[in-house]
Amino acid sequence: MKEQLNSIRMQAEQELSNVGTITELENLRVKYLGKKGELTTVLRGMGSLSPEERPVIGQLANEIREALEAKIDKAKEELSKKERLNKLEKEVIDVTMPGKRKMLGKKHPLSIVLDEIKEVFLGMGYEIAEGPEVELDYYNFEALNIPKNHPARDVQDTFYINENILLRTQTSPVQIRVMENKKPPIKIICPGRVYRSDAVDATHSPIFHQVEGLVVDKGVTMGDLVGTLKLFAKSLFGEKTEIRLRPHHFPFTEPSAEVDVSCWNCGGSGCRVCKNEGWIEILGAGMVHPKVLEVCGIDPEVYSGFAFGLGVERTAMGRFNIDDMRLLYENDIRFLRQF
Ligand code: 2NL
Repeated sequence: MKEQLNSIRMQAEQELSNVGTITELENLRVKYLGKKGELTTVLRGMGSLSPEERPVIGQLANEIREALEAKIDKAKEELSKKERLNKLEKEVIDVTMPGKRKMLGKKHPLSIVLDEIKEVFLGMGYEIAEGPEVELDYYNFEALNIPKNHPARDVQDTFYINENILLRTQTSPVQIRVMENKKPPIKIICPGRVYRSDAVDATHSPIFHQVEGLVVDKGVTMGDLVGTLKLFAKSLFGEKTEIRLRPHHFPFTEPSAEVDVSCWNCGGSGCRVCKNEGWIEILGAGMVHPKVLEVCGIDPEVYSGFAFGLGVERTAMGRFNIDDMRLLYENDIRFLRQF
């Protein structure tokens, strides 16, 4: 039995020296020291030994068990150290590598200006109305009192789908649709994309954005228009801003005016931004033409209204001192980052 124990010891030590992983090591532990392991099996046979031999063999078996356990524990420690090192080496993170930068988006300058405009008019109790970009000739021209021979109607200036259908050249057709469908009081702004057959250059684009406004009620006057635009100009360009109306002609308003604001750069004394004028034109406006009210089923003897329109691109270019409209559409991050 002594030889049996010693040979188990040798065999176990031999195998231990070949073990390469912790799993193999645990299998080895079970194989020799487990409940059904080889050492245990030998010790079970101790009953057949003489009383003199029993303590001797017992002691030897315990020595072997303890020695093996110690060796296995030590091997385990070394193996886990080795496995940890392997893992660290395989999953190495180079903290000196440049990180992946997440770019934070910004509002487009057109959206900044558009949101500011909306905010001012929403604050005055206006509602936002929207409508189709592909429009009937009737809503874009006819109902707005734009005569058949008017240059705006020319195929040179407007994108026609067919004789009666076109891409809207302003957002006024939305306002016509609202007047057709709703009794006054009406107080709306119509922001949106509009189309003109223009070649692209620093101040023109075939697609641009407009905001029009319309107020219709009993007793609406030119004074209301002036007060509204004054408040609008001060909100957008600063409290010191003044406005100036110059007589003009639009087919859909009478009287009509072009509206200037005092230069936001020099305050009116004259500078490069206002080309020494002291004033900068930002919108067109007027009292809604009685014919326009009439075709919408609103009695011009009872109701009156004012309307105005402005280009979002032009306003943004003024506000941010942008000298080329194309910059607004090119999505160059170096440009857009500045606002
Ligand atoms: C501009 C400025 C303007 C209007 C738009 C309008 C709309 C209706 C009735 C009357 Cl439904 N007018 N809109 C009025 C004045 C100016 O836009 O420079 N347009 C060429």
